[in-house]
Amino acid sequence: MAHAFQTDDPHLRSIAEKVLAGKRLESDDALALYRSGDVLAVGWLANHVRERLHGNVAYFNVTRHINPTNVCVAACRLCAFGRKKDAPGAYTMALEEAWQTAASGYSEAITEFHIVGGLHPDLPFEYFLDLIRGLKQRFPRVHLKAFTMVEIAYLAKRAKLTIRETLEKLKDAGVDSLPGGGAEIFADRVRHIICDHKIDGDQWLETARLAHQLGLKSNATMLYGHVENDEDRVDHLLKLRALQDETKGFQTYIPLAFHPANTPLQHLYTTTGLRDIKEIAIGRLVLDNFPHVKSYWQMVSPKIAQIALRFGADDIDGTVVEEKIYHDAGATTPQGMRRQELIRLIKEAGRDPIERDTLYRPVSRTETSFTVSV
Ligand code: V47
Repeated sequence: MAHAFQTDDPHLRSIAEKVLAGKRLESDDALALYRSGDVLAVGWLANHVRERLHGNVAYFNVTRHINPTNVCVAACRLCAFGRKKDAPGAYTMALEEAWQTAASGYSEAITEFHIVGGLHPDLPFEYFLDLIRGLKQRFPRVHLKAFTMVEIAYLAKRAKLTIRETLEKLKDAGVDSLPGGGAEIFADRVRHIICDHKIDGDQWLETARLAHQLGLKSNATMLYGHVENDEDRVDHLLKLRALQDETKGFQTYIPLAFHPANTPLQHLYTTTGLRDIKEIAIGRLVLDNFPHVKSYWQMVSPKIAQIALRFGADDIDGTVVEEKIYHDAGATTPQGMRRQELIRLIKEAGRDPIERDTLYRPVSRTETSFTVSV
């Protein structure tokens, strides 16, 4: 049985009262959580909310990442993945190659393709529509979670369409939902340092708003552990929460630990384990209207993701198969993980593993086929 809440930090007492009463935390509370040294007490509160929402269940999925191109005009300082068009290591998959990549990897039936890539200056919008149509035709039962808000805004600009028209066309082609990337930190001061050619925070939020209005669910991320401060993170979380109040379109919040290696910010330290755990816990406590909080094992390591399941997270993401964005930035985690290994991590955390599809419906399966409970 869980022990009662206890803390030496007087600032956490009023926060605990609100959390236990199911009341919303304000910006000052969020700052106090960041400034508290009592990580176990912050984690206790986040775990309380997590268990109120999800009981003992922890989710994972069988997903494959596909990055059709790493060519990118943006040159973000946070990124080690993007390349200029003619730079060594730049690649762009022909459509046939992207479809073949989708089919390669594990024999286990995949329920989701996660598709993101660089902002390519020459690929026409038709390439992306054909990519999606071809995937839907070849894998009709696989959910296509494709293109960050940043990619959507760039495709719209290149195709001379509005964001709404771009989203409508991608949805018609077969996009089922959107991943949460590109949000980074919304504050201009930080964005100017880490990703100054990307859309700004308001444009990211507006693109998410439009996607949600069209019935497309999305996720939301926050990149932490670089040049941002506590206030920037609180501002980011509160903006996400405000949009979620309006649209209810976000499914999952995913804090992403910055990997500095091979980026222009490689002089910065990597995040520490306690920092990763605290970020999960604070996300769970502040984002009271987000159904799910994911500790993405690729980002923080399987060991931290497992511990996060007792500090607010209810999801550790999935099999992934092939990962380029963090591995280019020095990640030492494996490229992918088998279902059985994800299940073992979850069980050893004392949680009940549930394989989910992208919309959090339970999946039952054999090695080569699956059924989604609707
Ligand atoms: O937006 C890029 C981040 C994101 C680095 O929605 C970096 O289910 C750390 O959003 N160090 C893309 N992070 C990944 C992403 C994601 C991943 C898994 C699941 C989902 C989901 C979304 O990766 C980018 C950026 O914030 N990123 N470079 C780096 N050097």
